[in-house]
Amino acid sequence: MEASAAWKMRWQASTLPMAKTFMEVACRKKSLVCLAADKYTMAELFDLLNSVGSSIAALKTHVDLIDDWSKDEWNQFCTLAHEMDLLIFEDRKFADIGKISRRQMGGIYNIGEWSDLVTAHLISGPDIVDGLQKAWSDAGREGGVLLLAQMSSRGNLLGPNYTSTVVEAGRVHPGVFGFIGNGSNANSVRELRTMVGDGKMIWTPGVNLATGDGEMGQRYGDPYEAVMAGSDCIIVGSGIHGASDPAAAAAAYAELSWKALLER
Ligand code: S5P
Repeated sequence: MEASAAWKMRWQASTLPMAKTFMEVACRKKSLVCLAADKYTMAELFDLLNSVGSSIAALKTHVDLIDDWSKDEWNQFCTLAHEMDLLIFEDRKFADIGKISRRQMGGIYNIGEWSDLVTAHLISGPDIVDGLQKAWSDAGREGGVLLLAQMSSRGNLLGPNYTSTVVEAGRVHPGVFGFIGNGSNANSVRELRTMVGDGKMIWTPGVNLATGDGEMGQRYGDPYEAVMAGSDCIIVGSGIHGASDPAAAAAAYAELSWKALLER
């Protein structure tokens, strides 16, 4: 199916090449699933990606979780992700001033060299987005920033005023790919979509077919409802890697997310 037909207004209103790339990948894979690959060894990461890669559209990493990280193996892992037609999203949640965030894209992990997307908090002001964009252009690459507009964890401090301030600044910034919304609550996602309009993506963690409370304050809502409420990508971790059959679970999340997009 053509991306313009599946995504309708979102495709037409989007000005970012990276967002169009994601929408096209999602159409090729028939999946709006971003895997939260929260594993702690390289071997586990390779196993997980090999078993679920065909059902997902993006791969979310926490590069600093890995006990046996090495540059060579990480490069191989990123190559595998690209062969599987995936965007690579490092969920680093940058929050420092612009010039430091730019440098934090370098260092040992060199995030700017292999990430297509990263997360950032706007708490330090809008220059963080420019700093992160500078790092990608230093590396001769393009990337997009997902701003944390809401969070899924209980007791978080991203209240309605903070959310609207982030959206106001982010929706007009060309370096912003979109926003992280609270997938555990469909009403929150709906409100966020109203604020954001069609020009930017909303990606939602805190979704699981088993809704309710997760580990250490995580909350889960229904993934189908999240897409119907305006989420463009469901970020699923435990729902896939914690399942007894991760490949089957990933396929199930893919199918329901794609169905919801077409119905929406
Ligand atoms: O508000 C948030 C934002 C993010 S990016 N809540 C989240 O849970 N996340 C991330 O989504 C978190 O870092 C983790 O990698 C993933 C959720 O994993 P799950 O196992 O709970 O599905």
